[in-house]
Amino acid sequence: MAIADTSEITLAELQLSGRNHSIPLEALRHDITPIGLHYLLTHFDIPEVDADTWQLEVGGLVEKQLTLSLADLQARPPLTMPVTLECAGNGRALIEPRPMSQPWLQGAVGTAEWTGTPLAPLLEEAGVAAEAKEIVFSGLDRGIQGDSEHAYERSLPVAEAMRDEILLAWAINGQPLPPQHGFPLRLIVPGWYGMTHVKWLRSIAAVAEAFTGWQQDVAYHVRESEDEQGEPVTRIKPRSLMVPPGIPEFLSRTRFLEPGPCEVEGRAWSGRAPISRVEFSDDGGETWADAKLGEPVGEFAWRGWSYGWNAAPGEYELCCRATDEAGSVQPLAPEWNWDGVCNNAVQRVQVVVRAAE
Ligand SMILES: Nc1nc2c(c(=O)[nH]1)N[C@H]1C(S)=C(S)[C@@H](COP(=O)(O)O)O[C@H]1N2
Ligand SMILES: [Mo]
Repeated sequence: MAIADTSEITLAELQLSGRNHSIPLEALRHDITPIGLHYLLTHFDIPEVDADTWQLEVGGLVEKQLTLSLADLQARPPLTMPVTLECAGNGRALIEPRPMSQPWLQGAVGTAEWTGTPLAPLLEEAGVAAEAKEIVFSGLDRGIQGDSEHAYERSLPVAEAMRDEILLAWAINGQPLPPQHGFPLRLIVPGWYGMTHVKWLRSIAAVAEAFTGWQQDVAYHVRESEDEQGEPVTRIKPRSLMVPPGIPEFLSRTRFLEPGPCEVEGRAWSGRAPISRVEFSDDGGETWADAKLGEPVGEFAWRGWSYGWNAAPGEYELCCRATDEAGSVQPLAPEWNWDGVCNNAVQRVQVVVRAAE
């Protein structure tokens, strides 16, 4: 990763943002994000997979190595769960100077209903050895990043991998995974940032040492410089987003609306603790008022919120901010780090309320 030497988006970033799209903010209206509107992040190429010959290997430090077909996995007890996924790089393009990578604004999020089978019973069947420290999840996709050629791989501590809610998923919103979301099988780790949810799973292996693959050991750290190890990125920090009210101007996305009562709605989530509060501001974050919270869509999914705003003619900067039960609250300004990760600063939406005719 490098830092942009100009504030202008480069063609390399544009190329990435065409491949990896965010959720259109108006799609935050749906409890469950329709397939195709869910955000997407693929580091390398989407692999071509033949489901008939595809197999999952479960091995490493286990008593009994397992080889499973998709049919074998689908014969196991299924579980369906709504889970909010968010990319750790969400908000990166709003950090100055901007780290060079996928230039997300704030829409790298979505909530889908994932169906699969829990991972823990499978690991128990394989018999993870006592000396195993981590479980490594390997994808079929391969590429070069940071001068290192590697397959996309991530690990979890054994205790984390054994949590009940962790799934090997073959379906999204009741449909087989589409190629871009990890067909035929992906990992779902509710509460953790997106990079943990390995797509196109090929193998799962128990290992005795902390895994040092590039996407684990080098990428996804909060650090001040490239030379520093930093703190690994794990669970999602609280964030809220609003559906921008009114109608947009095509290029700037500035919103235009008529004066009067306006129900502003949005979503809030955290992977660390349940959301306890969402606030709304119409003056760029100078003053705040409590929004009304809706029911969470699930234990690991976002909850809706709304605020009855009385829109008087004028120009506004609308903001929202979430707090979770751990007491963590969204900051007003981004906190800079080298990778441009975990920027959960509040959203700002420019609005013009026209004078009544
Ligand atoms: N095999 C593989 N898994 C992957 C990735 C990848 O590039 N390859 N990207 C990760 C990242 S960074 C994110 S944010 C999520 C995105 O999941 P989605 O594209 O289904 O929304 O997948 C994760 N799993
Ligand atoms: Mo990501």
